[in-house]
Amino acid sequence: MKLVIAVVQGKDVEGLMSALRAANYRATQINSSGGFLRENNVTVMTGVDDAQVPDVFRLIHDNCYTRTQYVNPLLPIMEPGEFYMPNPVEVQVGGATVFVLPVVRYERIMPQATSGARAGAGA
Ligand code: 2BA
Repeated sequence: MKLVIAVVQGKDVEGLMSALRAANYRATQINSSGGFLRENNVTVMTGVDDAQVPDVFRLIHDNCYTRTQYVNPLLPIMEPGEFYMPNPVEVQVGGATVFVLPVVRYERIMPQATSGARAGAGA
């Protein structure tokens, strides 16, 4: 089994999550932000069989798009009286940054609640 972790842009997450759901993959999304742009993005985690990894990559590929963004570079240290007009720098973001990790153990722990626990009793 593998854990596929994909950092995607917020604009793409609904499409990707719908596609994963439609293909019967379980997935979790976590709000995150990039260290460089400091903008919100979304990290999607999905645990799948090894043989399903290429299909998950296909869904990511089909639903996540590259976009151009502009960043203002940090101001240089200036002498008094100097003037600096920053030119925004163009960066290409996405479609997605994807990591594939081996899963040592996967378990869904689903004990049945006792009738007391269901009613919130016990205190
Ligand atoms: P950010 O760190 O906000 O980076 C956004 C985009 O800025 C990057 O797009 C890349 O085009 C550019 N960029 C990032 N670091 C740079 C640098 N040191 N110099 C010049 N340009 C730089 P992507 O490569 O598509 O990455 C999108 C987001 O994926 C990143 O947002 C970050 O949240 C995540 N990511 C990318 N590589 C990662 C890695 N090796 N480990 C963890 N997260 C990563």
